[in-house]
Amino acid sequence: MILYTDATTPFGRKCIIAALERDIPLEERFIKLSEPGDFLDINPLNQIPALFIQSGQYYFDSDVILEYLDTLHERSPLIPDLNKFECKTAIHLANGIIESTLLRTMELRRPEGQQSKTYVTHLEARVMRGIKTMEKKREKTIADCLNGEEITTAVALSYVDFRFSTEWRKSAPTLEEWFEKVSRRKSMELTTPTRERSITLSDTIGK
Ligand SMILES: N[C@@H](CCC(=O)N[C@@H](CS)C(=O)NCC(=O)O)C(=O)O
Repeated sequence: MILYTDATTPFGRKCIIAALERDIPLEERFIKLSEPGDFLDINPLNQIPALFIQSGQYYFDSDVILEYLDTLHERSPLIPDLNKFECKTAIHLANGIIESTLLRTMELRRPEGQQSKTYVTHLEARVMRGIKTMEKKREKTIADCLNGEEITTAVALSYVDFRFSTEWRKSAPTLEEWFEKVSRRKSMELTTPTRERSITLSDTIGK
C-alpha cells in the first residue's frame, strides 16, 4: 500500500504513525500538490493524504484511512468500540486544531494587504480553546500502542509548535507532560515535519 503524502502534512502524519504503531506495511510517496499529474485520478480533491491499495481502490481523508487500517491488524483498535463517539469527537477536535493552524498559515502567506487580521485572530482563538479542552480531558497514561485519538492529538500539538506557537504549554501542563512522552516514541520521531525522507517498508518501530 502506498500513502500519497508529504513530509509536513499533519493529516498524512496521522496515517503513517497509525501504520507504524500497528506494524502495517505502508510506504509513503511524497507528492507536490502544485504538480498533481495522475494523482488527480486518485483524489480529485487534490488533497493529501490518500491511500492507494490497488488499481481502482483508493481511500482518502485521514479518518477514513485510520478506519481502513483498523481492518488490517489484530492489535488494539485505532478507533475503539468502547467510547467510540468520545474518541471520534476528540479526533475531530484535534483535526479542527490542525485545520485552523493550516488555514492561519495559508492566510499569513497571502500578500500583507490582503490578509485579514480578524480571521487570523479567530483561528488562533479556536486553536487555544481547543487545546484548553484537550488539557481538561487528558489522561497522563499512554498505552502500549497509540490509538487514533492519541495520534491525532499528538500530531495536532506538534503542528501547532511547527507552524504557530509553543506558548500553549503555559496553560496546559498535563498535556505538555503527556506530549513530551509521546514525542519520544519512535513513530513520532521518524515522522517529524522537518524530516527529509519518506517512510519505506523497511521502517518499523520494533514491536
Ligand atoms: N479532511 C482531510 C484534510 C486533508 C487536507 O486538508 N490536506 C491538506 C494538506 S495538510 C491539503 O491537501 N491541502 C491542499 C488543498 O486543500 O488544496 C483529511 O483528514 O485527510
